[in-house]
Amino acid sequence: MARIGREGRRYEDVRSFIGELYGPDLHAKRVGSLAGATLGTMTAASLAVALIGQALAQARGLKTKHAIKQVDRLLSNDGIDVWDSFARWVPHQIGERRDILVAMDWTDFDDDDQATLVLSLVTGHGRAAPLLWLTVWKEELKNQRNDYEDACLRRLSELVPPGCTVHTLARPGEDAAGALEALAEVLGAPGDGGAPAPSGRPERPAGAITAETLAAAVGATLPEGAIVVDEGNTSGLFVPAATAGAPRHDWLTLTGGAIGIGLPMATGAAVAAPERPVLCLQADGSAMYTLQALWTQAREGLNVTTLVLSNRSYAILNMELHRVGADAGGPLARRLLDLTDPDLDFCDLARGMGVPARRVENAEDLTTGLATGFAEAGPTLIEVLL
Ligand SMILES: Cc1ncc(C[n+]2csc(CCOP(=O)(O)OP(=O)(O)O)c2C)c(N)n1
Ligand SMILES: [Mg+2]
Repeated sequence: MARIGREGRRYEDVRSFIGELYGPDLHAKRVGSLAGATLGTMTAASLAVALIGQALAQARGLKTKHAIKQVDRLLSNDGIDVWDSFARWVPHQIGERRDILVAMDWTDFDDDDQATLVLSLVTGHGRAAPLLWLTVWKEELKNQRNDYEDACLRRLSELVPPGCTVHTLARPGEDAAGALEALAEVLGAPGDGGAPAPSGRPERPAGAITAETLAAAVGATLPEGAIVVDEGNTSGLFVPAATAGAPRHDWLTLTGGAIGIGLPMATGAAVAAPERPVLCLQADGSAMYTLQALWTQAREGLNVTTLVLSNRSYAILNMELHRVGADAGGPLARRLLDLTDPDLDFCDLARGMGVPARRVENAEDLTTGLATGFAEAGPTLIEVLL
């Protein structure tokens, strides 16, 4: 019952959003069925009619057959015209903005013989929010691509609020590559990607292990052709600068915001390039997401040196709390972000999966440990406490 209650409120939220968006243009019943399909799509995370219907049934406590029929009817309902709906949607998306950048992009759906053109609003965060879109059969595309693009651009120009400027980098048929070059020139971004950093390594560090000395240890030892997988998070901040002048190597970072990629990505890199040493800079919290990759490294004898940066904390989240002024929380709140009680012992964990491991307490041992890890075949793990 609690579930239905919560989902019921969600349905009401979606319904009132759509009601406000369309105003009197759309009959209340249609608003209701659009809200149902929207909730179903959000819950199902799928675009298959049957799955949307099933999810809607689950979210609202309806009979599955009935909910699927409701979604199916909506899709064949002529009364809801997407092209007309843009008249409401585009101004809503643009909101108060008076200076917008619009991206135009085709996506092919080969399995369905369809292609979709989407005009998106590029937001300040670099995200693309759909403004208007058009799906066509691919066979109709051949000589009409420009016509479809023109139609969408015309529709957009009708709907952009008065006083709002649309910035266009290049229109269809224009020289997009030339436009990018001109943009690079205005920004002072050289076409050759900039001068490489002068070669040079930091001195082998000595003394306590800190974010700076651990960066120097990596910079002093990183071999030519290494692949660095960087999920060092806050403790790895100084490593890129300390390795800028190291011999040529590759650098793989998080592909988005989701953590837990480090160990599996290092495993994949070592499988793909068995002759090259792989260094995995691995923060402790993220390591726990996908630790079992170590077992694969042991089983396959992969050349991965994992450096676990153990600050026993989800440190970056503490920083985020501080930034929003919410760091005055009590002990229970703080406990959510610390990784102690019990402490994790990454050496025991690694050995338990067949990967030799050692904890180092000073920068000299760290530097030697890294050099040995790079030189020897098979995986190894070094844990440092920060
Ligand atoms: C899959 C996933 N789950 C949760 C989060 C939220 N999150 C962002 S950073 C972080 C903690 C990172 O801790 P750690 O890897 O130890 O790095 P540190 O901040 O301590 O340097 C979490 C849980 C996320 N980004 N991705
Ligand atoms: Mg941490």
